[in-house]
Amino acid sequence: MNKPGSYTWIVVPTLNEAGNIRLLLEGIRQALPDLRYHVCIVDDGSKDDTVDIVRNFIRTASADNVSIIQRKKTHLGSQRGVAVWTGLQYGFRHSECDIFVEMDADLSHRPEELRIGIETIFRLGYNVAIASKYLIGSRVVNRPFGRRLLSRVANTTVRSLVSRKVRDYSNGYRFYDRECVSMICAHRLRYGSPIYLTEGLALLMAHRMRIYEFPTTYIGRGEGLSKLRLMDLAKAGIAVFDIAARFHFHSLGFVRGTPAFSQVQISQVEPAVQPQTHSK
Ligand SMILES: Nc1nc2c(ncn2[C@@H]2O[C@H](COP(=O)(O)OP(=O)(O)OP(=O)(O)O)[C@@H](O)[C@H]2O)c(=O)[nH]1
Ligand SMILES: [Mg+2]
Repeated sequence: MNKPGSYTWIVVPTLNEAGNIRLLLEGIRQALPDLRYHVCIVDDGSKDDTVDIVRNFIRTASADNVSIIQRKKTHLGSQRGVAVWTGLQYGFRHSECDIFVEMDADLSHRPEELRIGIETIFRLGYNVAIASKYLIGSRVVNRPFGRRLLSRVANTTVRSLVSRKVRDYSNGYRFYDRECVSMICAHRLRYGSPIYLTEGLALLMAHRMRIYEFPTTYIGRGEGLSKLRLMDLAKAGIAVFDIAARFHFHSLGFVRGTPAFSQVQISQVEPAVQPQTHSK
């Protein structure tokens, strides 16, 4: 499938994922031995060994296709959304990748499925592919009942308020083409917390991007602690009404401009990502 030009930028947000990150990097390498890709870790000041493990992996595994952006976290609660936005923006500016991926570091998103998402964009021509927990054939394992129920209720609410076209708004295992990323980077997004996933999708649906969902096996977090806080859920509960209103009433819609959180502080990027071209 490695058509000329296929080059994938994989953004992985991390906060204290020392128990998982090396396994993830190895898993990605095993899953894509024949594809051109770059993994961009976006770390928000992990207090454990996450950053050292990534640096070590880059050095010892000669992984010149892995880099780490270290940000200074400026808000309480999960900033997964801003972290992903930063990684997408960086990849958009510094590479000529044509496929962009976001996936979690906690091994909930299986690297074995990367190829399905990449093929969906590259071969089938969809703009967005979502690894969906809510299709026939999907599985959710090792996730407590309460967490599954919460996710179901949240998704049903978002579907009824925003659009029924998408089954899974909350799984951050997604694939975008370059047009989508350019759109995400060019709009004044409001949310940097995980509800960003809904806002980003609403923006893309408002621009009639073609979305495909494929069944996934979602594995509940093994190592490390969830970063999701009650505060994130409360904020999301309010944000979803705002997003739905902007989606349905175009006058309120999605305006171009820099997002509210665009002044993100990048304290370090290493190794410096060399702009790469398709012909390399
Ligand atoms: N850079 C960055 N990454 C974050 C932040 N909060 C969470 N993450 C990462 O985002 C991903 C998802 O976070 P989780 O804590 O697993 O959230 P979740 O998957 O919704 O919740 P669980 O069901 O507990 O796994 C993980 O890779 C985290 O390390 C943050 O503030 N900054
Ligand atoms: Mg998780």
